[in-house]
Amino acid sequence: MKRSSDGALLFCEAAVEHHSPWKSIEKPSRVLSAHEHLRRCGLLRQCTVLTAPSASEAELREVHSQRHIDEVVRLSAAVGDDPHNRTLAEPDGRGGVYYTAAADEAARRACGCVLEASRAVLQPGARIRRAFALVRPPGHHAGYDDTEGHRAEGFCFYNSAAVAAACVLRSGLAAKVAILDWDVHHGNGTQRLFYGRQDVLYLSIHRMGRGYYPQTGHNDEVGEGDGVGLNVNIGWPGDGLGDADYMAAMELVVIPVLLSFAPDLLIISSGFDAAEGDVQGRMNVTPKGFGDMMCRVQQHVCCPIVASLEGGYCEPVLSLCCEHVLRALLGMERDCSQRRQAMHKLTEPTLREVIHIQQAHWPSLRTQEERTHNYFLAAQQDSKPTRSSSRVRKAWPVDSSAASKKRHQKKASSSPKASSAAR
Ligand code: OKP
Ligand code: ZN
Repeated sequence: MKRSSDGALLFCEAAVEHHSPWKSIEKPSRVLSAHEHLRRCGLLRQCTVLTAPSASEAELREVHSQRHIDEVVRLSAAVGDDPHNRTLAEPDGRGGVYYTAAADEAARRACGCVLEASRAVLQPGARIRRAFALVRPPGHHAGYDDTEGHRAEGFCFYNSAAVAAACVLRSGLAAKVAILDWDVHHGNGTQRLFYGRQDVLYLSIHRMGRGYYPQTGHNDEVGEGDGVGLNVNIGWPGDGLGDADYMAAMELVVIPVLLSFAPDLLIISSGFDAAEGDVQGRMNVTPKGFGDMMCRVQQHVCCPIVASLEGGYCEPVLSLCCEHVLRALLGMERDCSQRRQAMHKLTEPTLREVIHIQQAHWPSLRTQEERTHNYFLAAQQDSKPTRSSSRVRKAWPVDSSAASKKRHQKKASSSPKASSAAR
């Protein structure tokens, strides 16, 4: 089933015409440099490389209001006519979402890639059941948006993962779709779009906290109506979490829930801004850590998988993350065992809270309480030895025995300042 010769589909859409005249972290070179890296390390040759047509207006309308689409079209054209009007181009202020003459078309092309990838892996008798869509601009902050004024935000115009999910559901290629979003920002658009829907499960692992964009993604946002229980947020209330923490979230929450839901398609909104070195995320996930998560998911979930790029702004790291995730999708990375690392002090309380909230909806979380207990117990024992590598120290710089004792005395909930200071 998972022979590496089955390969993967790679869709690449750098949308070079869409770039800010004022410098932005969301730029064409993100995708161009990653693509060049994949070529250099020989991975492109192992993939079937495809491009896709732009998503049609009807396809966008599966998730976006006509008003929203018209607004993006109108603003793109307006900026085309007045390209140096910064107030027009950056309606959220400097450094936020920016419009260009090419914004609308660029975002339609990104949607087209994720949609085509999803159709390809779902097509009856498909030989290739995994795909990676290396696309920009990102999409997960874009919602239905039938409100007055501009609602594109966070560099996103149309929600590519959501368009793909909604279209394959509409056409009957899938009856249930899961979207796993490990971009460091909460996918407020995706959550909102499927919040009341029974046929889409949204899981997100993200940084959560006051002042942290986009301010949504609380662990108790579980869905509404028919969609109750089908929204799973894992919001980290601090900086500096790494491989061990993300893997714990996968093992203890994401994978059990995915197994219970049994989707026909898994779309991974694969932003890499939780990677070490990415100043947006201030997290410490390594490129191998992302590959390990991808590998672990594939060991459990047997449905087709489409991973598509969302954020990720430190280009050298972004390239490596793409490499590791693609290797995993190609079946070249079979060993996802990690050297045991100390977990962040926020990991256990966060995951316990999520499990507590979600176990009403997911019996599998209830029945594995003992497993959860043992998981943290083992991790605690493993982190006891005083010798720790520089990597562990970087991820958890307060790991001296004195600080450790303090940790046990008071269940701290403040963010670990020490880890951001270490960068
Ligand atoms: C999009 B994606 C600048 C803050 C910019 C916008 C972040 C958009 C992230 N100081 N905030 O989820 O990676
Ligand atoms: Zn992000």
